[in-house]
Amino acid sequence: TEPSHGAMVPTLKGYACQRRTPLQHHNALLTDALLVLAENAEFCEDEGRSVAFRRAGAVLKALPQAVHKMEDLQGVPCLGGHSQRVIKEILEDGTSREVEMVLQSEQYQAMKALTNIFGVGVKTADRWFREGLRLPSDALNSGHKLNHAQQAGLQYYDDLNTPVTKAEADSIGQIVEEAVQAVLPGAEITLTGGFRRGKPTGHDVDFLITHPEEGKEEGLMPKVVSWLEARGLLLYQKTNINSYLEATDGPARPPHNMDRFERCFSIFRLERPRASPEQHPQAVGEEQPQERGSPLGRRASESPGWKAVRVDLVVSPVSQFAFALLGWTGSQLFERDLRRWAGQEKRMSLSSHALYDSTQNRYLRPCSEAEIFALLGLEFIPPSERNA
Ligand code: DGT
Ligand code: MG
Repeated sequence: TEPSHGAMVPTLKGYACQRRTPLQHHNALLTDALLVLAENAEFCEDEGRSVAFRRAGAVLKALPQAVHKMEDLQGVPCLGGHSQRVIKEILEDGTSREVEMVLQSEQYQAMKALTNIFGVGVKTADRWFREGLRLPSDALNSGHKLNHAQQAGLQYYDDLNTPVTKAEADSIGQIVEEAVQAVLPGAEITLTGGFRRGKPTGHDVDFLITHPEEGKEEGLMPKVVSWLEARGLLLYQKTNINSYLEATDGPARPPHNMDRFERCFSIFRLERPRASPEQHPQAVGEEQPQERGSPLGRRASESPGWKAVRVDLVVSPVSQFAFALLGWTGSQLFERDLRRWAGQEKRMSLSSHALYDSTQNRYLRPCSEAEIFALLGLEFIPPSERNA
């Protein structure tokens, strides 16, 4: 007989890739709190704890209703003791003391501000914090040697920490489309990342580029970048070449987390739509020099006619397109659980390039996302329900 679960959720599965997770859900108070603890664990370089809190948050996003009492969570997987204590406290008192303490802590606040600089990861931020840095402006004034990414990250800090809208993503899409068609007619671009999952805003815009004829896509990225640079559309770019090689004896172990596609991390200079004179009399016809403004703390009134936007461009051979699309659509936890499912439940190895079956000792060759789910023995989950 079936075990008796809470009335609310008879069958939530343990892997995020087995569940439907819509964008809008009913437990934001709880998931926001767990996210703070996940971030804090990440800042302390405790990845295990961070993932545990993220998993707990993700499972709450898949619940069809708001949680009101602990009994509502009977039978719900992925909730460790620590997460349950936090949830219980919030359900009873409205807040969690631990979460409030983290939010107030100097370390969390500084790590948050410093890792919000493009080009600064947890390791760098942690070193800077221990050296006494607290704010992004401290990184400028401290005499630290900054790499090009970090310099750009500081210069455009405010813009890069303002969410990118779908309308802005679409404008960037038109520019990328024009650039790609100009240098390789017939190439195809696809919006991936959070926007493909239906998010209304994002921290960046992610595109996947391919060409229906295998091999035609080789060397495409430098040409696209040159086209964009010649038109003054890039404020920053760093291009990595494709380094993926399929080994006949299966993927390298342990599998690399970073993929090997030709990839460009960039910052676009996106023209703002012209405001009508009645709305912003001072904004029209005001040409701003590119190096204007102080690197930090530009006020809204100084807002120029353009915005700095983070854009990731990835080029995939068409033979790997389905994997790249699945791998770049996210969410990050959905991706992590797909790979974990493949390895632990199916003895397969999934990456953004390939699917290897360790039982048969061969690569499988699906041509679509749907075929990949099928080969993994999973029900197909559309992008809009991958918001774990
Ligand atoms: P956001 O923050 O609004 O941009 O949200 P997302 O979901 O677009 O997150 P993002 O842009 O960091 O990454 C998009 C997806 O692409 C993410 O879910 C996982 C994947 N991804 C990001 N970076 C890498 C990478 O270096 N290698 C691989 N294989 N996948 C990546
Ligand atoms: Mg993104």
